[in-house]
Amino acid sequence: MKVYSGENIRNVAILGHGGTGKTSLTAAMLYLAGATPRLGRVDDGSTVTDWDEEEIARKISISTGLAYAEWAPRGRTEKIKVNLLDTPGYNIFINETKATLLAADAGLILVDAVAGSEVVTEKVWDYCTEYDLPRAFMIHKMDRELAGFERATESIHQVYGRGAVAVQLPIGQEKNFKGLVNLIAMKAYTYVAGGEGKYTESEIPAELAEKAKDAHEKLVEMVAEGDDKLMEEFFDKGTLEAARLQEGLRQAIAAKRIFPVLIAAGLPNIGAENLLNFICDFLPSPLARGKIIGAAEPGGGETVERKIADSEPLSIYVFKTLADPFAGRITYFKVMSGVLKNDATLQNFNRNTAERFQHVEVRQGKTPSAVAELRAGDIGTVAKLKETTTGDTLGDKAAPIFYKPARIPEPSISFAIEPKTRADEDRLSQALHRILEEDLALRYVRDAQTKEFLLAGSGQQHVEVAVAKLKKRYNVDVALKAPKVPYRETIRGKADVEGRHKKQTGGHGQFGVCRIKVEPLPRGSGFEFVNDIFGGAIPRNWVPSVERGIRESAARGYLAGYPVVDFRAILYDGKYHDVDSSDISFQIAGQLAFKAAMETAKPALLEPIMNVEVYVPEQYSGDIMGDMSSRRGRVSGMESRGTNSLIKAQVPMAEMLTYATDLTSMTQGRGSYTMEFSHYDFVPPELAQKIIDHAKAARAGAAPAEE
Ligand SMILES: Nc1nc2c(ncn2[C@@H]2O[C@H](COP(=O)(O)OP(=O)(O)O)[C@@H](O)[C@H]2O)c(=O)[nH]1
Ligand SMILES: [Mg+2]
Repeated sequence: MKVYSGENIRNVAILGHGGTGKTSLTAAMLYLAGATPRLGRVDDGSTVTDWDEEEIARKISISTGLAYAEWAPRGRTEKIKVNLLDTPGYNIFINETKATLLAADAGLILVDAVAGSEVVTEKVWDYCTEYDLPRAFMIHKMDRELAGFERATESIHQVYGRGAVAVQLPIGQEKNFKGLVNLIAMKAYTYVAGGEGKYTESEIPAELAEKAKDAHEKLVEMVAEGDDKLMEEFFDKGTLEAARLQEGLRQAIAAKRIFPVLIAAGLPNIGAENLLNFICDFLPSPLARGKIIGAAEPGGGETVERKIADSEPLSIYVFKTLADPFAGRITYFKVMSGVLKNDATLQNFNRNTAERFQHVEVRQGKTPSAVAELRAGDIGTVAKLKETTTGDTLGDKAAPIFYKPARIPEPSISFAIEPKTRADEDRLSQALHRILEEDLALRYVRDAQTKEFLLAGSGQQHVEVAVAKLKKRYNVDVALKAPKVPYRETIRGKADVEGRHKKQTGGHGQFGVCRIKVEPLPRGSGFEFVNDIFGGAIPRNWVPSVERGIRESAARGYLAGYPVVDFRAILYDGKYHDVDSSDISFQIAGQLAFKAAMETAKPALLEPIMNVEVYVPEQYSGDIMGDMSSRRGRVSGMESRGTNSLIKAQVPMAEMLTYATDLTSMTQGRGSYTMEFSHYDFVPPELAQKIIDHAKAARAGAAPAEE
């Protein structure tokens, strides 16, 4: 594999709502660039970037696929390496998109030519804003029945503003979609039917001439607007010279002032060649940003600046990990600065270990090929690193830096999973560990009280995919039980109590007394322990025993078996005995003190509240808002999105467990939504009582009382 320099690299994330054709359009580009002998199709599982067996079976992208097109843009002989990140677009897999977007230097946002902007379209736009990425729009599937260029453009303008400017116009639409007019060069490109992706260039057809002229002027004006010199030329001559228009557009895109709008249809392979040329000519190379900001310490600390250049010390950021049952762990990274040579040894700054990069590779989906080195800005993979995980920074030991990983919200739904046999149970935790390593949005805990295995993710299908992987990759069979809401417990008041443990059995006795105060902490603080013992009322080595006793009891819960959080325990006094006191005596004293404290500190139940955004055709918006109220939700706003409405609300998770199917039936499948954890809030009293009673009954039924 050839080595590319940063200026000849483009890192483009293909983004958009699920089903807008990202994987198909990626396949079309790869086919044109000669990376595949045939045009890959989602429907027969033959695309490069949906290669995982779950993706092929479900016909959707679940994780980000990496591939590259080596492409010499029109009029040039030197090839550009276009690294393509084909991301998932369904809301439940969107955290993967967010995490992997950190490797991109530009986003191509696909918008369905029929549906226009959708809920995930806005989500990925927001991610691009968060990461400060230049972006372009692609009105895609122009060949679909009811495709409407004007309507889709209108919906883009309405949501993303007038910076979204057409750089292409369609020639025909729906089944007559044949090609496009390039509004920069003012030429027409008609694609030959049959999926080969070949076009013929010609003058703009007479019936489109007027429209193209208007659109061209609009583009020129937008480009000129941001630059005094260009504005002057535009006023003088009424237009811009071709080279200056191109340079102006390039700069306006890099400056995030213009978001060019393109068109294509990946399935019949129309427009992909223009797209590749556009990416090479107008989207920025990874070097364009000049420098990147990191931190001096893992969690933050002072900022460290690094130039994006080969001459700088090596640093790489890990944006994805894949757990391949055969090849082992595969690490996806971007070279942020310096040059990574094959067989180099790098320092993992986060874990303070050395890692050997024995086989540095680039990838077409699942197929790797060796490369001698990767330069600043390029993307690659390496197998068999020992400890590195997603979010880590590695590099030249002498020049440490930490790049900030993506912020992934807490899971939205949690299921109990039950191993089918004893053998399954034995293998479960190791297999799950691997799956969690590649999916940052999954969480796995063993419930301290019920001993159940809980697997939490972004939605039912997300957890189902994890369960399917367990079975297929690791032969671990588990049953998925009903979804569970991760309630929490907390206190609303203070308490000052004593925990006294005294037991005399034969020889040695047990003795330990502790006095603690408890008080509530703000939401999200967890548990805090303060040692306020003076004068050795409890010897120093047994203070941690008290803490452990409190911590373990808090994890088991008080009201209904959910972890007690957001409180502080202050240990301020106690008693001990020279012979009878021990670690265990003080643990038990801590447990007893915790129980006593909960009795008076006004314990209460907390429930997770979710941020929900729903996109529905206008006529359903009333129903959707009414339905939100019946779910104890608070609607915080409704905005118009062309013929759609965007409704924002905060709703308790407990009321959203079946929303995916409910929304489908309320809107005949035309609504979509995203949901993200927001915060914990108190459960209303009547409901809290039900949950507590239910937990009591379950405990009574499941485990007969001990002693
Ligand atoms: N009519 C039409 N269908 C398309 C086009 N591109 C993709 N599709 C179909 O749309 C569905 C979703 O495509 P896919 O590439 O998986 O979308 P993604 O979820 O955005 O990656 C598949 O059934 C494709 O065959 C297109 O340009 N025109
Ligand atoms: Mg896809």
